[in-house]
Amino acid sequence: MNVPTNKCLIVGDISVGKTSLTSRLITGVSPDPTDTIPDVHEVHSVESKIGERVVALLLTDTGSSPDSQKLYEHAAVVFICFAINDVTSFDHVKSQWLDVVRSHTKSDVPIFLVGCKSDLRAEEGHIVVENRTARALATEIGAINYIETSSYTGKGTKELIDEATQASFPKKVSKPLRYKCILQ
Ligand SMILES: Nc1nc2c(ncn2[C@@H]2O[C@H](COP(=O)(O)OP(=O)(O)OP(=O)(O)O)[C@@H](O)[C@H]2O)c(=O)[nH]1
Ligand SMILES: [Mg+2]
Repeated sequence: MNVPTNKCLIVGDISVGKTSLTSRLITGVSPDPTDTIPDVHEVHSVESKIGERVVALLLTDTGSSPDSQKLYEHAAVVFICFAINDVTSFDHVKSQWLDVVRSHTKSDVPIFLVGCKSDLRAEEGHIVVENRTARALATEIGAINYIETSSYTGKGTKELIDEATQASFPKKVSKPLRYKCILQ
């Protein structure tokens, strides 16, 4: 059976956790921090359901400077990632990544702002981007949502896949409209 599949592009600064997030979304388990994490444009598909309909997102991980137009082609949803303990990566969402994404994709492509490494909130000594600050940025840039994730604990990862799947697949109109609209 052919599963309808939409491309999901994952971008963000170097080392914010894009590959670890991709791995977590695919395998459902925490990536081993001692593993060599490949910096390649790997694609993997993750299935989920919208009602009874099985659909999939083709997760497209990127390196820290994905400038090839080809990479962005057919993206149906984009995750712009930053690490919550890396303020510079947060600043770059607006000053760099938003322009890159907007200039390479269709203007109505849904964007999710993704805060990676949320487990570090619990650790002292980390300068962290506050949740409300990130939410404000998500609203400002017209993102569908701000979702905080941890590849280590799994926090937010199911929510992210579910919402991204919903956002990237147009709703099916199950019944034809019964009434005509009469303008007076
Ligand atoms: N605490 C914590 N560390 C993480 C998490 N995700 C990734 N890391 C660590 O952050 C570092 C970078 O992770 P990657 O997944 O390689 O980040 P990346 O964005 O793919 O990096 P580049 O491809 O080089 O741009 C690694 O040391 C990971 O172990 C997380 O959820 N929590
Ligand atoms: Mg990577």
